[in-house]
Amino acid sequence: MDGSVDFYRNWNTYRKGFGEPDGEFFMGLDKIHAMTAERSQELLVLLEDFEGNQRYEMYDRFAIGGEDESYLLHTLGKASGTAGDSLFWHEGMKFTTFDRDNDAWKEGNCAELRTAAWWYNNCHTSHLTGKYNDTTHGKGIIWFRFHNHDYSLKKAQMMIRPRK
Ligand SMILES: [Ca+2]
Repeated sequence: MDGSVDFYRNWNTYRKGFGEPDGEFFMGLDKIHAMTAERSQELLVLLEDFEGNQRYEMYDRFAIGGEDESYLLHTLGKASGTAGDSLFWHEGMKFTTFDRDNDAWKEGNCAELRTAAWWYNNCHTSHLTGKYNDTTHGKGIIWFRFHNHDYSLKKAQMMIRPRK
């Protein structure tokens, strides 16, 4: 939301979480896993660009594995919304950081190339941990079906809650 927190962090930091809940924040993969393992969750993604356009995408299931599965993105369920589904390509992927390469790119590490961390495939169609205001191809806060790989969003939020 403002670039105040560095999201180019290592595995342990993504595992534990970082930032402040009222500002730029990543809750931590262990906590997200615990919540999705305990109860069936749904996911809401809220996005805003620099022209003031707001979009959303809702996923009716969201669950990730534990550290023993490298926080594999198990399921997204059914997508609906105004932003377009840009997470589908990441379903079934493990989490990758610069010091833990679990992506589908054989020749290198997507986290290192894009200077963030994500459920990279080879490499991404969404990238909400990207660098604020960085419009270098593939490095920014990206949601491909809203804008492309050369646009970095102003604001991005991922929220989960138990399914009804
Ligand atoms: Ca790789």
